[in-house]
Amino acid sequence: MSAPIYVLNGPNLNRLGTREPEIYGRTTLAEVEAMCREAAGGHPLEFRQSNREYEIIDWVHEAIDREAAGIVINPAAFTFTSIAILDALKMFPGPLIELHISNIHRREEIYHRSLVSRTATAVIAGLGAQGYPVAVGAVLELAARRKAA
Ligand code: DHK
Repeated sequence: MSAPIYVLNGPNLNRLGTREPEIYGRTTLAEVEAMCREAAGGHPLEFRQSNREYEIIDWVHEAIDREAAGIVINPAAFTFTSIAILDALKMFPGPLIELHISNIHRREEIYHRSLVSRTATAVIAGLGAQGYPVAVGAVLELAARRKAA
């Protein structure tokens, strides 16, 4: 069976759909998961969300141990605060896409300096929930290129 891709979501994203809809839209996290699975076209996909930093770190370690094909991560607020998550992601050898529903660079200054971007292969921000299937498609493409290399 092909190595899975991981789609990891950080704090407060379990409230998608009702959380600041003017910024994050009305799409729920369950709908986002369905969009990701459709974009993966049957490729194994682990879709997770947590408000706990250590749990996200454990999932990154799990992806490393399972030699996952790739990671898509929306670290949410941990993007700007967590050196621990950055350090975990640095150990992942495969393609890593950092995703934000909103365009963080158009928002308040506290959302401008991403720690995760220091190790991400690519960053997607501002496409709304649609950014997720785009990121899944891209990480599968990068994984296929890496496998062929
Ligand atoms: C989600 C959050 O929770 C914020 O802390 C980030 C990100 C932006 C998003 O756009 O998906 O700044």
